[in-house]
Amino acid sequence: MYTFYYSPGTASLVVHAALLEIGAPYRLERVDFDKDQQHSAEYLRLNPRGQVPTLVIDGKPYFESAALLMILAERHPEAKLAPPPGSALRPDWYQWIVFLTTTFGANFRQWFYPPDLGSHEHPPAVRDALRRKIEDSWSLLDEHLQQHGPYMLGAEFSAADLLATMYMRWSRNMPKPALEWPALRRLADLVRSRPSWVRLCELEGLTDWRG
Ligand SMILES: N[C@@H](CCC(=O)N[C@@H](CS)C(=O)NCC(=O)O)C(=O)O
Repeated sequence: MYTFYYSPGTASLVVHAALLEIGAPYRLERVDFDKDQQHSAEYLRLNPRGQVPTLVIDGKPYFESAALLMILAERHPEAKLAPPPGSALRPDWYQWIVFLTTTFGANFRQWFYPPDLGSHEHPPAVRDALRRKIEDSWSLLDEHLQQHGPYMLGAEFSAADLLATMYMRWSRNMPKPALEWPALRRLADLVRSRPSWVRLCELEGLTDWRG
């Protein structure tokens, strides 16, 4: 039994979706950001960064959403969250998981958390630079999907698609949301129609961007 610490719609979303894809039992623990529970002494013992997600596996807490996807994919090969180790597409899967988390994960963190860069609100130049970085990454991804889609790895769904779709959701209020790129929209529609995503929205109470 896993224990999963989350906050609706945040970086925990992709791990929650993966848990639902797997179908393994897990206990949900909501971390209330309004009460700043992520910075409580009790939570910081689980996750010293004061962030979600945290997944407790066999009594030991782990953090970082992309790492949690890798761990879950390895522990539950039958869920096919990743191509099998040693297969031709396994390196592609690592590449895209790391690309997604180091581009979108890092850039969105700065986009949504100006205090990380030392200000209450981003100066226009910083905001514009972050927006351009995010849009450039969408263009790269869209081109990849146009040539090799519809999923990140081609014909087969994997956890990389869940990760890409979480970040697409985060762009929904940006000047140019990800769904304006055609191959990205096609991928988002495929993922949003999966039972795991539908259930995820119910469990986390997400009412918008449901496709
Ligand atoms: N790189 C981390 C980022 C986690 C992260 O930034 N989580 C945010 C929500 S999206 C959080 O917990 N924010 C609360 C805070 O920083 O106080 C991951 O992918 O797990």
